[in-house]
Amino acid sequence: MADFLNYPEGFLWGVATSSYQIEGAWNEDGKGMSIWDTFSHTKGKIADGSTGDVACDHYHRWQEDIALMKQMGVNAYRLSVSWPRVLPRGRGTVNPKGLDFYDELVDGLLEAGIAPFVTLYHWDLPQALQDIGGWTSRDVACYFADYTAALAHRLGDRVTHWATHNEPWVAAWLGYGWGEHAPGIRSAACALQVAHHLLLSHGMAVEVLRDLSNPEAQVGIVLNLANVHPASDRQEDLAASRRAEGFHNRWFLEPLFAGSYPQDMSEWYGAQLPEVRPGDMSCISRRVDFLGVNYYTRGIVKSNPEGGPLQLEHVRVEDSEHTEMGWEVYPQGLYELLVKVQQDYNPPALYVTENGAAFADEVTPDGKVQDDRRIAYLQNHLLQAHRAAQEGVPLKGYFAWSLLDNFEWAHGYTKRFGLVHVDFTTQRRIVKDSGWWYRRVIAENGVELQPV
Ligand code: IFM
Repeated sequence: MADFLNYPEGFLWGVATSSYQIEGAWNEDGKGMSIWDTFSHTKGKIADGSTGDVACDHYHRWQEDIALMKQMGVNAYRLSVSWPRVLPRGRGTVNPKGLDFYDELVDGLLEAGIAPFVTLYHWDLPQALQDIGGWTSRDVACYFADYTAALAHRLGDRVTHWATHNEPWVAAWLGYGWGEHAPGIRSAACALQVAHHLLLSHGMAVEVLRDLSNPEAQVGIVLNLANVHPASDRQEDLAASRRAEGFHNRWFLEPLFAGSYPQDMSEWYGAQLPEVRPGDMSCISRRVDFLGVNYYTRGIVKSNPEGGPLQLEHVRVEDSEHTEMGWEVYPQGLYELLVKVQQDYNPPALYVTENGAAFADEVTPDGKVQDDRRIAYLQNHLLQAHRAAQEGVPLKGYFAWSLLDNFEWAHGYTKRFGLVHVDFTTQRRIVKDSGWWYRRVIAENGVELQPV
């Protein structure tokens, strides 16, 4: 008999996805354009020249996808809503068919015994709002609150968990700072203003959800937090590591949990600091019920005066295993991060809202996908998450990224993260070995001690 480390009763075992990455149906049933439609249709932006026009065709195949989740035994599904599907121009008139889609999806999940964990914004901003400045415009934060209200009115009686944003760091820096994501803008000052407006809109949405949603509903935000290690004990490397941590983590965690931006980073950013109006910080720091943490890898940094605005560089550990994304596999980092966040910010509850790995999976002639490396990755991370929970971290759930192979942003379809393999030509789904393995974990409510 295998030995299992068990998780607490009521633990959420889920899988996660996002609208643009899986839905497809980019111009159907009244949906408006998103910045990702525009960006992916722009030549040279996506590695394989692909778009999310069809993606996993989940918009038409959601019942099949719920059946897959049911087969795996998950009790929660983290999905995101496409804002332009619900409000084609971002504000104003609601698209009834867009709302109907999410309404039916939520009902379908509940019928299958799966709790919907809904993220309001996973990067697909309505293009019409980008045309008035996107997240650099403060007005967009107000429109986000209105969009939240439209969803809460319709779904608030059934949705138990709401996350306002997914990875605002990515939306701000990859989208507006470095131009690698939609809308493709390259300006540090813009990125910082965008980060502020994303946080502000989070606070506004929390208030809306508290007013309009089921009082039992849990409301929070999802951050991609970096587990940063200094390359050495040298003072310069320690300082570089603190800067990297300020850039990725503290710039978001401190306003959310302490109501201010970190002083050291404010000094570092200097003239690029965003406009902050009176009342903004108390809005941003409204009480949340949970913090969602997305974790994939660690970062090792060393000081380098030539190394870009943060004057640091990332060090690659050649001896470690790396995924197809080039990310080091470092499960202990999940434990370190959860414990640190708990010690420093004490959120009422924590979820691992994303964790997973891209590998070059292949379908065998007998129609299987033997993804042992993904199983090992997930198992070792789950052991580390359990260790953190044992030490008092209030961990309430874990979501594997991702249910399906999908559109991996600027990488297109070249990186496969799914527990379910998708043939993007036929849309045929195959549960990978990791999906069957996850079913066993969920059934045991625990993870096997022996590495697989
Ligand atoms: O696919 C993304 C997801 O959209 C956000 N978090 C990281 C994942 C893997 O890169």
